[in-house]
Formats: sequence, structure tokens, C-alpha cells
Amino acid sequence: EIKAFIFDLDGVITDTAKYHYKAWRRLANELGFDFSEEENEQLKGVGRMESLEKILHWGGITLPDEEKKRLAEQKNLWYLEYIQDISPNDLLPGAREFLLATRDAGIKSALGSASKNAIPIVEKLGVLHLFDALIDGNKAPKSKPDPQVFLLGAEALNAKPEECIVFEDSLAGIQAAKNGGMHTVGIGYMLPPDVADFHAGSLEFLTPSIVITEVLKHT
Ligand code: B16
Ligand code: MG
Repeated sequence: EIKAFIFDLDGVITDTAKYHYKAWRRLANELGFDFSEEENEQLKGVGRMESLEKILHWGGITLPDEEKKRLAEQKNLWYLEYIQDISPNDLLPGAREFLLATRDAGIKSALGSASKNAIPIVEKLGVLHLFDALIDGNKAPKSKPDPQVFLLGAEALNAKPEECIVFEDSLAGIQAAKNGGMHTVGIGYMLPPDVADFHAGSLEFLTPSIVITEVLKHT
């Protein structure tokens, strides 16, 4: 029986990836190199310090830990500037409606995001009250594909992993959910085919009952 849905933030509820990319790119440019949108795909769902490590690797740059900490802080300041004006208009298609339908269906919902900025973002999006639990990068320091963020979400909702469906747009996130023993729905077109139990472009044309039916076909 499915009791809970756990939603990733970036790529499922809203598209903050473009702002992460803008801020990381600005940092890379200051360090004298650039990286592509394709490379940026590899940063989705990956925590802040791990993202910086990858970027520095692409630029062939080695730095002391202190300097890395400073750069990550700088990137975050730029990022916060870029997301300042986020509003309900920035919800991805169908996100709000799906969260409402989830509540109406009596299914519990949690946010499971790697972002330390996740809570102010869902607040700006106007959907904070639609989540029964909020697990962000502060509560779950272990980066996806570690299942920590989703296991904490399940626990907060009093659900067993096999009673949860995780909605994710990133490969690291799908792997995290699978590592935690949960069902998966892949959102968007950037995932390889068939990594999740069920795939959809967005939450727009889904209903909780369609999702549950499709996911359970794969178990
Ligand atoms: P922050 P998600 C992730 O969010 C992003 O996809 C990833 O690109 C970002 O590096 C990570 O959050 C950490 O974000 O710097 O704000 O703590 O997809 O897990 O909701
Ligand atoms: Mg994501």
C-alpha cells in the first residue's frame, strides 16, 4: 500500500537549476574557465560542496579547503540574489495541482531536497503548507545517491520505504530513492530511459491514482 509521496524540489516542483547554473558559471568564469549546460546536468541533485568539487575538477583547479569554503559561500550569495524574486509563477506545470490532489487523496507528502535553501524557496512558491514534512540539505547532510534525505522523509511521515513513492528529476536522486528501498517516478526528459518505475515529463497530467497504478505495475 502506498501511503506517502516524497518530492524533490529542483526539477520537480520548480526549476532552480537555471539559477544554480548561472551562479556556478559566474564562479567558474571568475576562476578563468567555463562549463556547459550539459555538464551542469551532472550537478542536479548533488549537494553544494560536491558540486564545487566537480566544477573545480572540470577546470583542472586544486584549492585548499578554506578557499573552497569561501567559493561555495560566494556562489550561494549570488544564488540567493537570483532566487530573491521567486513566486508562485515559478512552480513547474501541475505542481500545485498535484500537491493538492495528493492531500485530497489522503496521501502524506514530504519535500526531500538536497538544497539548504529549500524551505525559503517553497515558502516563496506558496506551497509550504502543502507538505506534511520538510527535509532539506540542513537536515540531511549526506548527498544523494545516499538515501538519507528520503529515509528521513519517510520516517517523518510514519511510512515504511516500500510505502513511499519518490518524485525525482535527477539520476543521483532516483538512485537515492532506490537505495532507500522506495518506488520512483522520474520527472522530466533528462533521465536515461527506464531508470525509474514510471516516467513523466512533469506532474501536469498525472493524478495520484495514475501514479500509484503505474508504479505498482513495476513491482
Ligand atoms: P544548495 P534538489 C539540489 O536540489 C540541486 O538540484 C543541486 O543542483 C544543488 O547543488 C543542491 O540542491 C544543493 O543546493 O546550494 O541550495 O544547498 O534537486 O535536491 O531539490
Ligand atoms: Mg532535482
